[in-house]
Parts: sequence; structure tokens; C-alpha cells
Amino acid sequence: LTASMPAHAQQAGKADGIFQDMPEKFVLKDQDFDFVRKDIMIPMRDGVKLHTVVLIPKNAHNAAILLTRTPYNADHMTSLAESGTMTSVLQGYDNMPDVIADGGYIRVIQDVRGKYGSEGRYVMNHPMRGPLNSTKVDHSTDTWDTIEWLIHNIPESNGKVGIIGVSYDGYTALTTLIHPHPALKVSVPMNPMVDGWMGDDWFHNGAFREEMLPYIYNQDATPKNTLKWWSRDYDNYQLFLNGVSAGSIARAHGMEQIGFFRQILAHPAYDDWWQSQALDRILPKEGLTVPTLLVHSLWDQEDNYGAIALYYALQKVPASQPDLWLAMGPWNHGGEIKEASTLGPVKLRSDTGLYFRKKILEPFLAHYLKDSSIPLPARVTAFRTGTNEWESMPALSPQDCTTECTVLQLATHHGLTLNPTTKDAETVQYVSDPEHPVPYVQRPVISKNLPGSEWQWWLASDQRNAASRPDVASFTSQTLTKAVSITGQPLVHLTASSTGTDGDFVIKLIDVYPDEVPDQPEMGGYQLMISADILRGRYRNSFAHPEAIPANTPQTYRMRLPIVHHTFLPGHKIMIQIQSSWFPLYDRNPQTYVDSIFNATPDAYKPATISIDTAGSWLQVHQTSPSPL
Ligand code: PG9
Repeated sequence: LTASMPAHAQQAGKADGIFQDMPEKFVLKDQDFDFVRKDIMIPMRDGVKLHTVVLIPKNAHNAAILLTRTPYNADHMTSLAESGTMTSVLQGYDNMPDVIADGGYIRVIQDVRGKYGSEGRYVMNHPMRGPLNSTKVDHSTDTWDTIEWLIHNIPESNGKVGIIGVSYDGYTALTTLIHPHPALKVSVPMNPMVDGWMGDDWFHNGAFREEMLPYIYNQDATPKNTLKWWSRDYDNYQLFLNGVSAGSIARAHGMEQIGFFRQILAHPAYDDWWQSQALDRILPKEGLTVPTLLVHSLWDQEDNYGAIALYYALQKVPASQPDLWLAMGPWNHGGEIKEASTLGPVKLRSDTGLYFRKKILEPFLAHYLKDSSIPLPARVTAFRTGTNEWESMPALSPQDCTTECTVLQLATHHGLTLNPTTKDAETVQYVSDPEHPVPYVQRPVISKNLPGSEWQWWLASDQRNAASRPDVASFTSQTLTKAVSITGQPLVHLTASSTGTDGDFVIKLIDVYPDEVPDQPEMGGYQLMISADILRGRYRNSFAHPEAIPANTPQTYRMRLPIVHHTFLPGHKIMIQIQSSWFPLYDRNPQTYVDSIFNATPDAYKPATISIDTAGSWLQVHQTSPSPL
């Protein structure tokens, strides 16, 4: 057949009946680009090769390398534009072209093992080598091997490497700090996952984040996320209500096939499995030896625990202090890498993301990667919401307030008193019914990746809808006549009883706007959550050893809320809301003690009457005077 084909037809393609369309390997014509792209399979010490995209500015000479290690597709993260400039290609997740491209860095993005172009097996929470990982590799060795390869194979580099990333990629930026490569000069973990049980992605104080099931499914069922979570309900509230427990709905999706989900089922409590992976426990033992800028978002809907927990844990280790920096701002998860002149509906009057990138991140990287004469930012830079000003300080105030504290005391008639000398006793009751749990946003609760989802900014959503429900107890101060400035992690002390034998408590600290806000009328009466979290009652005495709640017997519930740095302005009120569900972000507590809530059967889910003792319930937090930059 070939012989009978004309020569030009033979050249047009293979002689297998049809011309060859897609080339075996397309050669990029990049002569007009301002960078060179290389796709490299870098070998690790166990022989596994990791797909690594390297973008080298064409004028690079003696340039530093900025590395990100990700499960989110290195190809996608380096090909987001149709133009051939680093600035346009490096848009989106983790990139920040105004710092990375404009800074002349060599950009390296690597798929972690088992995801997208990399070989090997993916493990969602990849334990470091030790009792939970008897192989010879982990994220730390993979980063070490990658850096070793990069500094010896990229002649345009100055031999200095920084690692940077948001969320999962912030977690990989942290794991790198364990036995770091000597060429690693700086790490910037932004909104990192640090402890998946205490308060980051999977649980908060023992309550399971049921809406993370689709994430686990998408990430862990296939290497390239080819299978997607499916649902016949548009409203996640309905979906998860019908599903009964998180365990049963996951099983209906076949999720016992996923090893990480089997671990979640096997470890509902804060046992050794979780504790031994928590980076705020591991890193202080190792000690920090590489300059590290932790970045925390004050309205982070995904990882609002890790950066601050780690900051406090490292602060306690004198040898680690010289290498520790913190920046925190009015952002949602990863909001610092974008335009950030609003916080949900709240106008901040300046682009706080740009400020962070230009005034904090850029000099920090440049000092360690380019020129040590460039001044470093302050040890702690924090944006104060309310007054909307940046402040700097040598360190965060201590985690628990002992002096100069503001006490917000629950009072009679749903009141809240500031620093009272006496306490008013009253019992406030509500019925928590698992058949009608309190939605965390207004229904329909739309999945994160669908249009109309409120996920990105739900922490700043108006809490009036919750306040008007009979199963949410609200306590409100008088209108403030002078500003109240607070900072730190509010400590909750709640005294309550329940007719059930298990139950959850959600505590929300809220800034209530005046009824009229002349320059932004839609903010009139707005209830802006400043900080909030959930505690699963069975863990009130021990996170590792759950205990049933004795019915009708007052119990003390203590928890630390996520950090705040806020001023309640004159004319505003302070509110605390208490409720016993936050659905379907958190799975429902059946309110009857069962061994594992993942296996709770429909008959276990029972209404319970909750009685709050106002005199025994308060919240305590540092009072501060604003100290503008
Ligand atoms: N919050 C996401 C995540 C981090 C770590 C583990 C699992 C999920 C993320 O945004 O990457």
C-alpha cells in the first residue's frame, strides 16, 4: 500500500490508513517567549521520577529558584495564558506574577508523587518517615532530592532556593523544613495545612468536615482527578441530610477504596495517628533552621488553624525564633495572592493583597535569595479589621490572655456585658434537632466548584439568618460608645447541659453593624463573623479519649477560637451566637452517644434541649491599643 501511495501522501503521515494528526511530542516554538520552559522528570532516591516544570527567564543569570510542590497539576499551573510571557503564564493558584515573574526568579513547579505527571503513589496526608511510614521517602526527602538536582542542573541559577505555596502547597513548604537541603534559603507556607484534626481541613475539634468528602474523592480516587464526585441533589444540605452519616454517604460513593478515607474512619479521635503527623508538634522538635514566613488569612474557610498554631509552637522554642516571621491579613483561603480590597461585602479601602506581596513577601524573598542588604519586614505584620490599618509588632501576644483581657460575659435577657464585676445567672434554652440542623450558609448550599457557591466568602456572610432561628442563641452587647480593640485567640468558657448524651457547640463572635451605614447602606445591621469554631462535646475533656455527656448535667466546654485582630467601632455592638450544628460543613452529631459517628444509624439522631448557664459562660481575649505601622 505504501509503495502505491504518492510521496507527498506518505510524508503527510503514517501509512496506517489515516494521517498522523497529533505529533508524538509537540516541539514548542518559543523563540518569541520571554522564558524557556523545560519539562523534566527528576529522579528521587527510590527511583521514582517526579514531573517538574521549570520556567527560566531568558535573561536569567545568577537567578534564584522559587519552588512549589503541588498535587494540583504543575502543567495547569504553568500554562494559564496564551501569551509567551512569564507574567501571563504565572497567573492563578500559588503564582503571584508581580512577585515571582517581576522578581526575575526561576519558577519551578513539581507534581508531588502520584499526582498528574509524576510517578509513584500519592498519599493525601503523607506521614513523614517514622512509625507511620517505613519507606525511605517522604515530602522532605523528595524536596531535598529535587533541590539537589535543580542546583546542579540549572546553570542560570545562583544556587539559592526558596519554597512557597498555599494550602496543600503550604503544607509541602513546611515538610521541607525537616532536615532541609542546605541550598534551601527561605520558606513561605501560606495558609498551610498543619493539623488536619485539630482545626484544618478534615476535622475541627473533633467535628468532621463532611463537605470535604468531594475533595477527598476527586483528589484520591484517581491520579489525574479524572473521576469527579457526583450528586443528584443541587443542595448539599439535602444531599448530606439524606445520606445520614458521613460514613454512609462516603460508602455509597465507594470511598472505602481510598486508603486515606479508611484512615479517617479508623481514627475519629485525636489519637497517635493524627498527633504524630501534626506539623505543629513535629517542627518545634526539629527546630527551625531556615527563615520562614508563615502567612495566615483571618477569614480562611479551609485552614484557619495551622499557621497560628505553628507560630505559637515555634515561638516557644528559643532556637527557632530567629527564623520565624508571620503575616496575617483580612483574606479568605489564599486571598493574599489576589486583589484584596474587600472582605466579603466589607470595603477595606486598599488592596491588602498587593500590600502583602509588595511590602512583606517581596522584600522577604529578596533579602534571602538575592541581596541581604534589602531590609526585612517586621517579625509580625497584621492587618487590623475595623480600623483597616496595617500594624507591626515584634511578636504575637501570648496565646492565652492573662493580663489586659477583655471578658465578654453572657448576661440575662440575651445580653452581653464587657468586663462585668458581677455575673447575671439565667438559663437560656434551645432545641437542637438533627432533622433540621442549622445551615452554615443559606440554602441551597451549593458545592464549592459550582457557580453560585458561597464557599469562598461564607465566613464573612451575614449571620442574621442564623440569629433569627429558634435553635440559635444570641447574646448582644449595648451599642458601643467607644472602640473595643482585641487581638489573639478568644478563649471560650461555656457552661451548658443537654438532654442528649453527645452534642456539638458552635460559638461565633460577631461584629454587629449600626442599623444605618451611610456610605454603604447594604451593611446596615450586618452581622459580620469575626471568629467562630465548633467543639464536638464528646471531646470536652480529652481530644484523644471521647466520653459521653451525662444528660441534664451542666458541663464545661472550653475551646480557643481562630485568631482575631479587630476593632469594634463606636456605634457597633458585639454579639456571641451559640448553636449546636453547622451543617453540612460539619457532619451532624446524633446527640446520642455512639461509638463512631461515622457509623451512626438513623435511630441515633435525636432532638436535644440545650440549656446555657449565662453566669458560667464567657469569652476572654486580649485587649489592645491599635499600633499602626
Ligand atoms: N485546603 C486544601 C487542602 C490542604 C491540605 C490538605 C487537603 C486539602 C487546599 O486548598 O489545598
